[in-house]
Amino acid sequence: MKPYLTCAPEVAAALAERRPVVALESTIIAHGMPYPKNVETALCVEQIVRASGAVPATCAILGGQLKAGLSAAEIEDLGKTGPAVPKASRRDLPYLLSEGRSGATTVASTMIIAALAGIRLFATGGIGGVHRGAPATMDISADLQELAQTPVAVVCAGAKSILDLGLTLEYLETFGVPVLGYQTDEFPAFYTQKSGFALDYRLDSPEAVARLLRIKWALGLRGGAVVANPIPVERQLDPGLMESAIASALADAKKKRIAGKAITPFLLARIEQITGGKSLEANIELVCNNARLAAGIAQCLAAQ
Ligand code: PSU
Ligand code: MN
Repeated sequence: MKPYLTCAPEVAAALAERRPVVALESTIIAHGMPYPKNVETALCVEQIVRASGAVPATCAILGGQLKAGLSAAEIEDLGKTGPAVPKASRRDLPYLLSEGRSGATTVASTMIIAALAGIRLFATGGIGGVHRGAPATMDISADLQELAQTPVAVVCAGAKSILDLGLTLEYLETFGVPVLGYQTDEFPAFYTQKSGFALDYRLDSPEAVARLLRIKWALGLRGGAVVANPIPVERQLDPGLMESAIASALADAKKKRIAGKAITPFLLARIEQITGGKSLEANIELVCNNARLAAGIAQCLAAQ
């Protein structure tokens, strides 16, 4: 086994037998949703991955170890501790490991753990991206660079329009990251199916996505891919309502001078308050939807 990495027994067994595994992140648990909904959701998402024929590997850093696969008690603990657990992206890993600390992993650091473990599929809600105002603040999520260099495909519902979706897509293009619309011609905007940004490629089945990923990696093209899976139409929120909720959350963040890694969790919590919890319900739905698809793609990859 690799130093500093511990795979849960169930995950290790599946990987050894080349059975499908889906990685899941933990920032969404500790920083993205309130307790106890965060724990309920994390456990429910694991259940969905299992029911869809793959083994879930929720990732985190616990006591200075990279973990691929957590017990229900560890998930409960992370969710209960919440934002007191540091949000850990690529740059935070050396410190947390050398000091024997714990951390909730973002998309970037979950991809790193998944790649170390040999997991190729990862399901989450939304990826980080280029923030609105980034030309002045330079706030661009490390998730995007990770997608450019680490070979893990991330199934998400696009990105929230708290970000600049146009610049996020430009950045991904520059760094050679395929963005695949799953049964859609448009980049989804997390709470809503459409963003107004057209995608170049649409694939309509898990087999087609798996075939593309296999070829990308067989060519030796480094990095991952974004599989953009829109929230189910009956679950999407009203685009007008979301745009005004996001605008008002962004204005609050500016007034309070929130910046850096605190901004995404702050905006998520504000949007939840403003929408009276509707955004949280949609968030849970779309993560479940992504977990199902990721498990399907992982099965096809394992079978190919
Ligand atoms: N977007 C969401 N929900 C989230 C996140 C992003 O809709 O919970 C989290 C993910 O863990 C993502 C991270 O990797 O925020 C990005 O943070 P930053 O912009 O600080 O890199
Ligand atoms: Mn940032």
